[in-house]
Amino acid sequence: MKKFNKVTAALTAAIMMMGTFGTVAVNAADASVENAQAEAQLAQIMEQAEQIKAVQQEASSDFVPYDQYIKDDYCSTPRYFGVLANKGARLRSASTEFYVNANILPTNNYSSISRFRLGPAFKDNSSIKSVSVTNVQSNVKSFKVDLSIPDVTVSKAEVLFTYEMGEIEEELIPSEWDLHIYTSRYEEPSTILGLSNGTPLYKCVYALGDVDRNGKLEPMDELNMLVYVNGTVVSDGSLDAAAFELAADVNFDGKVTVEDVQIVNNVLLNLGTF
Ligand SMILES: [Ca+2]
Ligand SMILES: [Ca+2]
Repeated sequence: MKKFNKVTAALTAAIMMMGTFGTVAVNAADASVENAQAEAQLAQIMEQAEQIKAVQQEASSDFVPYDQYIKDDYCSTPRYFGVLANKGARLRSASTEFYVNANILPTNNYSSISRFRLGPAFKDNSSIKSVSVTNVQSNVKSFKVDLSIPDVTVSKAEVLFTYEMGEIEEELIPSEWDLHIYTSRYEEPSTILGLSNGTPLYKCVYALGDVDRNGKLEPMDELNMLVYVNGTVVSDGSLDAAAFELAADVNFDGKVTVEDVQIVNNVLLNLGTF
């Protein structure tokens, strides 16, 4: 388990804000002890400080690394996997392969190109040209994805594309860990997929909204998204950050905003779905 640097950084900013509030509170108290307006302001500031303190304490949970998922838990939201390119990777027109066990897919339309979505950094100047499927063994398919990508060296970890697996029936898949097995060339979750030019790519299985990858969609996920959205520190550009942003962008517009937080909030309250 390791901490997700982005959120830790945001919490550092929150702690700094607490320090600012503390100074203001003292000044306000000194300036107008008998002033009811100032007292009300002081109470409000102290309340805000307590809220930030609560966020700091609650949101500093450990995050499961991008290439793992809590083995024994199950998240009921739609599943995807994202193919991530690390900082420094050189991408060119190329193809990549991965495996899918058709037993765990809820549809026989698994090979449709519509199930693929290019990442925000590539969607305007790249394309998925074709997807071909071959049988490796019964119900285990090998997908070959041909991509048209500009010759570019990525400056931070980016999402190359995602593949929509859908809402897999619980009885068909006993754990998230198995998603890794069924979408990998090997059995370890850290399996590296390779472009035909030799650039390693990394796979991240995720469920919408489950930003800490603990296998459950919980208020803690929403809280961590809220901290992220309100953070003053930009993404640290790591693969973990890319995976967080994948799971958090629940409306697929390529950004993590308060709209995504609101959607997760509605799902948690049973007022909406992904
Ligand atoms: Ca979670
Ligand atoms: Ca979004």
